[in-house]
Amino acid sequence: MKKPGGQVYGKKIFYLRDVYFSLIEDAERPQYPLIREGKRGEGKWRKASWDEAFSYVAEKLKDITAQYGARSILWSDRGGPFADLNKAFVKALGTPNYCNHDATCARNVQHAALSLFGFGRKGVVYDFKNAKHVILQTRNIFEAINVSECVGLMDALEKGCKLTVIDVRATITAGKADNFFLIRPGTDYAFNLAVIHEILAKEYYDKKFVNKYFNGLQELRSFVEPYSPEWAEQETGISAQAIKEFVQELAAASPSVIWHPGWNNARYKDSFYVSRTIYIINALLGSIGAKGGLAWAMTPKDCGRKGLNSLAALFPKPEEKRADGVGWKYKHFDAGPGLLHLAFKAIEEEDPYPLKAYLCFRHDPLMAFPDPERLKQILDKLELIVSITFSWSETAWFADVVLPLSPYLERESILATKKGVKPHFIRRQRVVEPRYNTKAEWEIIAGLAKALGIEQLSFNSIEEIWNFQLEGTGVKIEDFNQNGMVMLTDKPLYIDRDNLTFKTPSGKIEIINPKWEEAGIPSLKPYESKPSPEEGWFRLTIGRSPVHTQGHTINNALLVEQMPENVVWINKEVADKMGIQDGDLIEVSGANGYKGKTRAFVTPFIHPEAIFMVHGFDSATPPETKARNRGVADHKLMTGGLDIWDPAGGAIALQEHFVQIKKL
Ligand SMILES: Nc1nc2c(c(=O)[nH]1)N[C@H]1C(S)=C(S)[C@@H](COP(=O)(O)OP(=O)(O)OC[C@H]3O[C@@H](n4cnc5c(=O)[nH]c(N)nc54)[C@H](O)[C@@H]3O)O[C@H]1N2
Ligand SMILES: Nc1nc2c(c(=O)[nH]1)N[C@H]1C(S)=C(S)[C@@H](COP(=O)(O)OP(=O)(O)OC[C@H]3O[C@@H](n4cnc5c(=O)[nH]c(N)nc54)[C@H](O)[C@@H]3O)O[C@H]1N2
Ligand SMILES: [Mo]
Repeated sequence: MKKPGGQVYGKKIFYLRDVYFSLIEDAERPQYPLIREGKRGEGKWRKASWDEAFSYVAEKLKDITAQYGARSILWSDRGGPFADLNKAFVKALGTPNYCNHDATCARNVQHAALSLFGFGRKGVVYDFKNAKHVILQTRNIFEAINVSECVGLMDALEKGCKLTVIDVRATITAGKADNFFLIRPGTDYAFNLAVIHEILAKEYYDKKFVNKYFNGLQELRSFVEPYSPEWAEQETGISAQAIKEFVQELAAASPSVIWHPGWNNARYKDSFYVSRTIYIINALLGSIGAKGGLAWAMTPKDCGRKGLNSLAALFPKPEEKRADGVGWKYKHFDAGPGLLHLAFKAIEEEDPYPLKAYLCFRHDPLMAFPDPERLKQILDKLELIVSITFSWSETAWFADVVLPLSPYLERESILATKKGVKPHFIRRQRVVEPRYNTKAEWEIIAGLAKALGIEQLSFNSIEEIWNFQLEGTGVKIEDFNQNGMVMLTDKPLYIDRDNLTFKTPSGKIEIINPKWEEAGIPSLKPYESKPSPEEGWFRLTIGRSPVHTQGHTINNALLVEQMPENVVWINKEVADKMGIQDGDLIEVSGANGYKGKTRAFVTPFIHPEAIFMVHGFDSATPPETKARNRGVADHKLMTGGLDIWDPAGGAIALQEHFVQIKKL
């Protein structure tokens, strides 16, 4: 198959040697701690020893805490399985302002799950291996990769599982689908409402499950009344007949159906409702808790085992209110990692209180949030910005202190738990010693903890941490030696679907959620039609490539050779009218001054209202010569985007932007 722009993924077999040279030996990554000497972003640095860098940060944090209180410290990271130590450190600092990247990723999905089930999106897992029909909507599973999801779905497809893909363009995943629906960008909520309408009208739902666990079926029924497949056809461009046939197929496969609720669903102002209706459809089909469906995420406790000891639990919860308003001003949102864009707003407005220090750990908000020029102005109000990172990034270049991390092969991490049908613990080990003067995450946190006098986190070896985590679990460090994992059960565990309890006030699935209603946000929101772009403009749609990881691998010699630029997908008929041919050089511009240059990928397989580009290009910092002048930066085209977010789901709406293109 021809890939966008004529690139062929995987044209070469890689050896560990190649990875070694492109990642470990790469001299264009930060090699030692750096302290800023010139203006922010000017690139004048002083080389520092680790001791010097740790005490510099510690002294600044102490001064800021003395003057403004510990609450004036903000932290953001990448979340994920290894975040426990970070959370512990932030609690030890005494600030409530722990954030992660999720406001531009899966927050809408998380809140959709919470609003229905009372538990978050990770309360269920996708049991792909046993599924009979998998539906991917805004989810490109074979290119935006999670390895175990990929493998699970491939196994299922081999066993005859059906695949339906709903996307604005034909992806590699769509190429493997039984049904592919090319949808008008941003109209997924309309599609889903029609599916619910049809399931209820034809009585296709799992009566036993729904009667037992739904609180609000009647409200749902009357709400979807007007949203027939015929109505949805006008909005989405997908024929009513096709929707009806598709729903029939779903009913036949239920309850072993997985309609994936989305991963990066930080796209539209109604994306929360897209994920919410997806969960409702899964529940109507009885797939919640089912084998081959959205199986219950079992924990070590369900295996009769003790879980890992939590580092974060060593410290009390800070009493202050969060600066982003989550938990008090916005009571319906999950306080855990908060909403970082609202913390940025708090920096800007010094409301509810001033924020003065920002520690960015494995996070590049100047690329991961829209409108970097505006965000720089906001961040420039801070007295301290620290970036903990293994590669250069826009944020690191703008920081006051860069604490360089060792790439994954050169470091070990804290132990983590994987919940699921087979819960297990995992361990990441160091393969080679650091090539440059960089450190592992735990070493950086322990170093800062020592400089700040936080004894509980002043670890001297990773074994000390691992032993603390494992105490009382019956598992020893050596047990990981064979394959890096310790399984806590031999057989897959499924919940008894006759005795489910949801963590909601009613113990049932809340179609109408009181928390959202009290916040003045409807649980079931009437559909609002999405405007089509004006003549000559396109909706900017974005996503991943299987080659790169976000934007931080563009300077990797191996990967940039595989995919040197992000071509812009454009519909063939539209391109013909504009005189643009496949491979032509084009300019992409937004509502501000930024203009990006790249080549067109002309294809009939994208909706004419959209253009699509892979995220992460045209953002090289001065040291990164291999990534220089490559492609277009989607985030720089998102003018005003820091203020465009979904009040129901909390996430930034990355795809509420329009752009123009011009042949060069
Ligand atoms: N190789 C690789 N894998 C990754 C990552 C990576 O950087 N590289 N990143 C990881 C991360 S952080 C995440 S969040 C996930 C993201 O995983 P996904 O969310 O699955 O990936 P994306 O490519 O962002 O988007 C999925 C699809 O949504 C489509 N789309 C855009 N607009 C619309 C719309 O309006 N309606 C519909 N139905 N579809 C639309 C896009 O065309 C795209 O094919 O991937 C993870 N896996
Ligand atoms: N315009 C636009 N914005 C987006 C997206 C988009 O598609 N378009 N996608 C959104 C999504 S889904 C996500 S998840 C975010 C991703 O946004 P980020 O989480 O910021 O992206 P990353 O590139 O994974 O990580 C940021 C930095 O962390 C460093 N890093 C990587 N791994 C490690 C590590 O293990 N430890 C440490 N300490 N540092 C590490 C990298 O070198 C990089 O500089 O962006 C979001 N924002
Ligand atoms: Mo993400």
